[in-house]
Amino acid sequence: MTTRNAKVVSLKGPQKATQELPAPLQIKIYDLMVKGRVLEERLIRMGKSGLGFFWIGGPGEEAFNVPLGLLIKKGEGLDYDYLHSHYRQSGTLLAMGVPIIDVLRQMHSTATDPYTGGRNFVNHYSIKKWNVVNTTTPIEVQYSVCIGTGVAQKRHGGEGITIVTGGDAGTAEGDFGTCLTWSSRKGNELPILIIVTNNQWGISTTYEEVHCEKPIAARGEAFGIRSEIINGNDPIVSYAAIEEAMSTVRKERKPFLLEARVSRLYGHSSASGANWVSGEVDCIPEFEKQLKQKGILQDEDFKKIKEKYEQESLDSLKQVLKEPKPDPESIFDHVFVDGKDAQIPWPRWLKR
Ligand SMILES: Cc1ncc(C[n+]2csc(CCOP(=O)(O)OP(=O)(O)O)c2C)c(N)n1
Repeated sequence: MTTRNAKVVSLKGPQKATQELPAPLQIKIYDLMVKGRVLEERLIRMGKSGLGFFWIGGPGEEAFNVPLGLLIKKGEGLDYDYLHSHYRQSGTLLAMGVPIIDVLRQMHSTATDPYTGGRNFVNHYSIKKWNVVNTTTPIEVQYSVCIGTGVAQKRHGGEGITIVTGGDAGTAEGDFGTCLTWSSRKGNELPILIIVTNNQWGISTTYEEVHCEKPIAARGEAFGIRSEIINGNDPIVSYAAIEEAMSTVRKERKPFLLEARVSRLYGHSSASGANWVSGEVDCIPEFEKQLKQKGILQDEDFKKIKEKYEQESLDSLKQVLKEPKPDPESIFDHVFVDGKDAQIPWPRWLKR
């Protein structure tokens, strides 16, 4: 068997940090990780107390998702990065600058939810000014959709790249294969950073039930895509690996497949109870151990940071509870551009 594009770099990526990050950056990463965790735990409590219909989110993925958000070249248009994310990406979005209150608005389905006007589940972002493409509830479609911005950025040139994220179980669906095929065509390779955050679970199916023996990242080999597996529970490892993968995609204008091994700390979603799961690695206390050992932060700092975000999330919730729900009259808003939605005849069953 002959191999085309045989230049594939080893899958084995960093599992332990070999390089240090400046202390202020480590503090910033820790701060955002805690912000993400406090936010998610607030959302879970909202779900359990009837203040939101459904919860799904990213507790356990902060060590990877926060560095990703900090490294994204944020802006609008082809010179900036496009993010096609899935529903566990709160750490990334917070690191990009999303305020806690807006996420609570989406959880409570208020008209003030800036991403979907109270129409979609929480953690489904859509931010035009930062190239954050709508998160979809059907899983994996983002791997097909991202080809569009990848092609546009290939034609445009420059340094902007497309970033797509999704879970491990979803890679069994056709969209993931589509992404590998379309991003790696010879002479037409696309500048896409293909990320899989592997928490070893579908909803209730285990990794072993869905996948063959080889790791997900190994699938990149068949397409000549440079691929790597990293310990996504370590923020220093994640930062360095994402930075390197991004810079490769920016310069070479070719795809890169990054598989990050992460945890799922509250199960799949509110549908599975959203209760704490023991036995998984929790990236926050793990990072705390590192920060203490290096003398960067101590127990009282951890406590203060947590309290700061507990207070912010509580104040935000109080505000959100005063805000209006979407007007039923607005149900067809944003369905078509240029207000064409106004011309849609209302179905008989929907009384105006
Ligand atoms: C196309 C489609 N099929 C099935 C589902 C139901 N579903 C929602 S999440 C999920 C599991 C996804 O697991 P994985 O891709 O590993 O991501 P994770 O939730 O673990 O991050 C499934 C099957 C869906 N939302 N969309």
